[in-house]
Amino acid sequence: MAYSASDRHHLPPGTRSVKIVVLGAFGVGKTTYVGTVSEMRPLRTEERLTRAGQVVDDVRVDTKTTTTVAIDFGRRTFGGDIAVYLFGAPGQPRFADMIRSLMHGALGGLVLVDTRNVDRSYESIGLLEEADLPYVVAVNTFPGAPVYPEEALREALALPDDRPLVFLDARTLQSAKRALIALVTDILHPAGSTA
Ligand SMILES: Nc1nc2c(ncn2[C@@H]2O[C@H](COP(=O)(O)OP(=O)(O)O)[C@@H](O)[C@H]2O)c(=O)[nH]1
Ligand SMILES: [Mg+2]
Repeated sequence: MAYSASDRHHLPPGTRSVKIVVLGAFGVGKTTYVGTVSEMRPLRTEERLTRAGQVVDDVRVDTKTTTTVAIDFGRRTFGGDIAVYLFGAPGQPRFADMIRSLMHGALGGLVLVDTRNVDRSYESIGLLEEADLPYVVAVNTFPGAPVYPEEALREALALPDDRPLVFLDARTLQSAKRALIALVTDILHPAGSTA
């Protein structure tokens, strides 16, 4: 199909697709995050998932796994030629198999953390480690939540040194975008690589 600049739902040829998963415990801000960062109207759990089919095919996801489950879906393009597709998943342990399916074809993950419940992030980090996917931990700062220095958080999360940790407000585009840029940069130029 020919690209038309007036059609914001189609991307120019040559655009690189990057699928990422947004993980974290219930209530940590995943839906908010995907909504803030997405340049298209985000697709939410309560909406019909059939519209996702076209876009999902672009990133070669098995659509069968996504029709019956609850996800948030959004897209953000950078520099005109990198399209990041965000798939927000529920974080509860009982959804681990669904998250594993959602991770197929993903190039990385963003783990949202609420400092009031740091231990509820282990599951998400564990799934990304298991899948050997690069990931960034993003602390979503809620009012009244404890503030810890980065080193203490890294220790509490047992976060490897090469994994970026950022702080954000999931409701604010600038800070939400920074976390995504940190992840895309890490995916395209892994720490320690000479590329
Ligand atoms: N203060 C504050 N509230 C937030 C932030 N992110 C999300 N929330 C609120 O926290 C609640 C849960 O967020 P939601 O995105 O639904 O979490 P999810 O379960 O991970 O998808 C909602 O009421 C949001 O408005 C944030 O960065 N700061
Ligand atoms: Mg949600």
